[in-house]
Amino acid sequence: MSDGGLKFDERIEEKISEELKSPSLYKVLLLNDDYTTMEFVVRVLETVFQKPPTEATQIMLHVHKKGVGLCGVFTRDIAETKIEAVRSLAREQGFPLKCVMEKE
Ligand code: TYC
Repeated sequence: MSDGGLKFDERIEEKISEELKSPSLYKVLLLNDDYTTMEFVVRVLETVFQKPPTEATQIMLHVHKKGVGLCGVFTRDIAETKIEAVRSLAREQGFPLKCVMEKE
């Protein structure tokens, strides 16, 4: 039985609490490489992640020094859309910039 033997009322309760749950969140991370220009990474952080110029530069430098850095935390659909935007911009410019998501 697909409802695990629960009564009708219990199934309703289960459905309601399921719908009340807040959506899972995902970190979007930028990875360092040796070829993407610093200027391009800052532009991506400003345009795709709406970071102000100073913060965009700080994040870029953090990724450059540490290898990885946080761009933001989003629901799955928004994280996927932002990653696709980064990949498409990077591909257009011929940069190997990598952007990934990680469940919080
Ligand atoms: N390391 C790159 C350089 O020296 C700059 C860079 C920073 C690349 C952050 C990717 O996610 C990145 N040009």
